[in-house]
Amino acid sequence: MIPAFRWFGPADPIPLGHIRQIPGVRSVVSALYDVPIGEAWGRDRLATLKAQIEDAGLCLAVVESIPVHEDIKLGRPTRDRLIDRYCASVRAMGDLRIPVLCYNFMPVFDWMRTDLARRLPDGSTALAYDDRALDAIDLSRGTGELPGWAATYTGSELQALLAAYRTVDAGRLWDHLGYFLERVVPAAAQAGVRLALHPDDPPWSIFGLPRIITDAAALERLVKLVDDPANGVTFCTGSLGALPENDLPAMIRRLGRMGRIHFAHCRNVRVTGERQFHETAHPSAYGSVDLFEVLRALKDVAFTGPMRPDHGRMIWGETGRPGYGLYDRALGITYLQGLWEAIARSDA
Ligand code: DNO
Repeated sequence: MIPAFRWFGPADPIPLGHIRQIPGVRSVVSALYDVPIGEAWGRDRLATLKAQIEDAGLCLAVVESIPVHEDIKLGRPTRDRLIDRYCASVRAMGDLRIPVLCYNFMPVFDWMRTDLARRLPDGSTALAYDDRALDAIDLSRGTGELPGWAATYTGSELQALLAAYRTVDAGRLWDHLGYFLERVVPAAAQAGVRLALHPDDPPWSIFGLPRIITDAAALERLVKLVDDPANGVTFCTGSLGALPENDLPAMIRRLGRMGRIHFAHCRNVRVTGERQFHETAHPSAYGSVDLFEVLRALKDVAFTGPMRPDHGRMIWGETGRPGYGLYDRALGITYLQGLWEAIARSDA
């Protein structure tokens, strides 16, 4: 396991120098945030990001994410050209020996919450989700109204996109994912890059849009779509853990033995009702995810990839990007390393 930490590039209020001071962390997860979706990432731009991270005494271990253009998910004719560009970005990663790419295949929206600052009993705040609150969100004014979303789409753009998805059900979305992977996996394998698909967060349909990467059956179907070691997953305990029926350690054992877990996002959530949860501090006692059992399963399958703490709470008066403050995530990765050390040493 390689402890890693997400950094949102030069615009991140958290400097690389602070990340360098977190015990055990030398690996950074980052991306080029200003390349428009659908354009190929230039090798030089990526080389500059990598050099900047290395100048701080760290290394760029994972790209999270290269977003997948909606036309690819919708299966539109323009997808071939867009997939070619995606492959070019993957090759740029390979040239620079950046080994893992985390990406997702969620229609229109990435992760979704209905409250970015739910107050917990200890006075900290955390991200929360409630399906009933989601129902109350009015999308007619675009994404500007959504918690955590900048105005990515205007009202009419969003309505057009949602209308286009009316003909794309889960079955067709799987077909489009297969089409994408049949082309991108060979390019990644050749470039020495491992693809790590992030599960849908939350792992169910929202706003009537299909979401398919939600459970054990889906993750296994995904890795078999193109049966190549380069076609793997990001095992995100917070996303998958929002569905109580997901047996996370069992899923890790199966996928891990297949050699398809290329990246781990470890965090905790407390499930408080049907399609309702809030995020918590990382330790097992605070939420519904047993991180001890999760890490033990990862240890059992000899997981050697990068692992990052995921969303943290806002604590000690910190302000910043929701879920991505420094303090609670630093506590999180320290806890995860403590669990890992204890498991490894007691095994030995
Ligand atoms: C949220 C993240 C996700 C993740 C993407 C990967 O904080 O875990 O936004 O980066 O889904 O493509």
